[in-house]
Amino acid sequence: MVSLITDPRLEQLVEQIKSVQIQGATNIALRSLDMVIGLADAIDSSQQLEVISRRLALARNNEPLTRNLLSLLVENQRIGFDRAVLKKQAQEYKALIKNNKKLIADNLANLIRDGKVYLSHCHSTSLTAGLIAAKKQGKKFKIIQTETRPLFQGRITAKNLITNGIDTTLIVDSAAAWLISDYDDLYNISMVFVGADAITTDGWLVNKVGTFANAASAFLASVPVYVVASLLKISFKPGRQLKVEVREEDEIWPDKPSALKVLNLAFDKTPVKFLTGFVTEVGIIRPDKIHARALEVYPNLSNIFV
Ligand code: RUB
Repeated sequence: MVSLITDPRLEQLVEQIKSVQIQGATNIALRSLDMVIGLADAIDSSQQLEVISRRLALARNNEPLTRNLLSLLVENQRIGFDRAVLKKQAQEYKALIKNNKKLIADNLANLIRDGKVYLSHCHSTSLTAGLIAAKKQGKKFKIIQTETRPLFQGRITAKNLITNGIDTTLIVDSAAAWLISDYDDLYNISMVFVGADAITTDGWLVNKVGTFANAASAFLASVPVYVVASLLKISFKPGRQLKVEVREEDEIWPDKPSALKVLNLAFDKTPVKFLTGFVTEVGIIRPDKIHARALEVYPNLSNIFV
């Protein structure tokens, strides 16, 4: 019988992730690794590590970055529990995430051109880092940013962009598909940028709800759609099999009429045909090559938390 670690810090973090106080795949993964490092001195066995990792990995539904990295930590400890190695590897994975983010940002910045307008959805730290990198290179461009109902993560992005001097305009989510289309005459959107929570084995994208509609509109108008994400977000299921997170009704309408049902989809799934490419740590990759490339770059990747 594995003795359980009931540490209030673990419970608090799981709650913060579930309630989206800590959000975005990268932030969730970094905080989860920090928690493993913080609890390492109280962990006595690989089984205990697995119990803790499972709590963190399953706090939200569609987070393969956290799942993949915690899986690697657990797998590495199965041959014999070694606390020092655990801490060192967790630190290395944090450094890997941060270094990847820098590489991704530089690759995205190279796509940005002077005088162009781009649409960005939700709050992706990788995407934001790329836009800031482009600005630091001296590029002059505009961002149309969705507000991202119901929790308004787009406002986090918008604040971050204006703090870095990027010309940013906020829109309601339902305006995005129209602005991307050929039919509006307000903006000529050159590209749509989104982050990723999960990339499926067949190259579909799981990301904040609204991504599908934006990508579909872009596809109709032949506007390129780039997913800004690390290959470490590869999930081990094809797109059609992956279930997206459904959240509490209250997030949408706290005092709704009691007979009314509310469907609060947190994410949606964008099929490969709407996507132009993935901006990753190893460059821009075509959606149909993403799985093979992920396994080439990270051959040991596994997800034991399915
Ligand atoms: C956030 C979201 C982000 C991805 C990528 O959704 O969809 O686009 O997580 O973020 P939520 P990053 O707010 O529900 O977590 O690039 O920072 O990993």
